[in-house]
Amino acid sequence: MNQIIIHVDMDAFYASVETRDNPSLRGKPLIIGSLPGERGVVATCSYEARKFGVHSAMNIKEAYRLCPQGIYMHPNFEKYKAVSNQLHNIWDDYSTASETIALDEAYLDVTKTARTFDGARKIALTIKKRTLDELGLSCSVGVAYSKTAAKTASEENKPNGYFEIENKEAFVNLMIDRDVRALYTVGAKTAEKLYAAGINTVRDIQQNREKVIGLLGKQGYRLSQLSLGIDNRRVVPYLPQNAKSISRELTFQEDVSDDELVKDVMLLLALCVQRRAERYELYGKGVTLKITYSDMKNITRSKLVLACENAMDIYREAVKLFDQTQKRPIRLIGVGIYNLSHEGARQLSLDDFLDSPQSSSEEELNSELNRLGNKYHLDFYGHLDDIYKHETLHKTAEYMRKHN
Ligand code: DCP
Ligand code: MG
Repeated sequence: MNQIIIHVDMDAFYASVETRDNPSLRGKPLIIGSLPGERGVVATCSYEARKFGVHSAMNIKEAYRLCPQGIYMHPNFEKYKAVSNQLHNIWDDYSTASETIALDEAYLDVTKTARTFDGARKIALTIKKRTLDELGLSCSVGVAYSKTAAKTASEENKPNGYFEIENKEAFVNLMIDRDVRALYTVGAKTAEKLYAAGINTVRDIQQNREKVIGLLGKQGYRLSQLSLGIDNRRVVPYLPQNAKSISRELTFQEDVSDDELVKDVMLLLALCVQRRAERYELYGKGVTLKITYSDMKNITRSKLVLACENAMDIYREAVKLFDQTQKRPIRLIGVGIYNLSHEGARQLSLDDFLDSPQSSSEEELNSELNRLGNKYHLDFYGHLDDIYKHETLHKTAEYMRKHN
């Protein structure tokens, strides 16, 4: 069946939310991410800042060099998440399925709700209007016959854009003379391979499909199909239980060589992971550890376990993995769970129906938190509800690093 798909993407999302809430920022180069002098990167920036060459994922040092007059702010994820929920409430009014790509971006299947392309255009413009009227934010929207085309369309006239690509022919017409990078699945590395083989444009892909497949295998096949406008992927609603993993990580402002401090921070990360898992009633049957060393070398380690019932289980397994790694200065530490399921390891026992004492894991967790509280002179109990917030987690970890 032919599909009609809308792709919505908010404009300079984090920056737009901050500007909306503080009009004195309007028209200024605003950079959300780290502050100058800190370690870290740009999450996003206003379009005014983009004129200076600043962009997402850029090192903050480089951003500051390009735009010293910019206003720099930390992100407030809680706020963006709340706005994202409001966006979904609008989007879900018009689609039978919505697939979340990021906090600010989704594919909406409007095949049945719109029926015709005209209908889809009305929906798209209504979404734009409501987003502006109700939330004070602007977005770019694409309407098309496929996911790729819809995403391409929403980028076409960014910011505050609207564009439609009704069919394969229109997509091919639009793209044929563009650089291969215009196919948004082509990243820098893939592009290099294609250029090296003399394939520079979408037309080159179309005319050398066998070669592209030979060069890139499965991805090459997808690109050769895309060069003909073919993309039959469906909109798949996001369900937390389909998520492959849950993880949290943290970059220290200065490299850390003290293993005990790293492990203490791992407990906080485990708490954050557990909290997410609990919200969806998920249990992890595998634990992962991620480390970035001071020289930017990355490692990940993972291990299957029976099932993690609480943060202490995650923490313990992660520490075992950690103890098997090299001892070098650490820049980033991450803890996660994977192999998620709705069933824990433990069956309900008679104890669960009696007024039984806390499980030993819970007791252990409490005593660990007590230990951390004493060691760093921090009241973890008072702030446990907050520790899950990105800002608080980072502040707490930094406090621990400095008071170690
Ligand atoms: N983001 C991030 N790190 C990145 C990319 C994005 O933290 N490397 C965050 C900040 C963005 C949000 O995700 O505001 C949405 O990402 P987009 O790529 O959609 O970027 P923007 O919405 O900021 O800008 P655009 O107008 O280009 O969509
Ligand atoms: Mg965006």
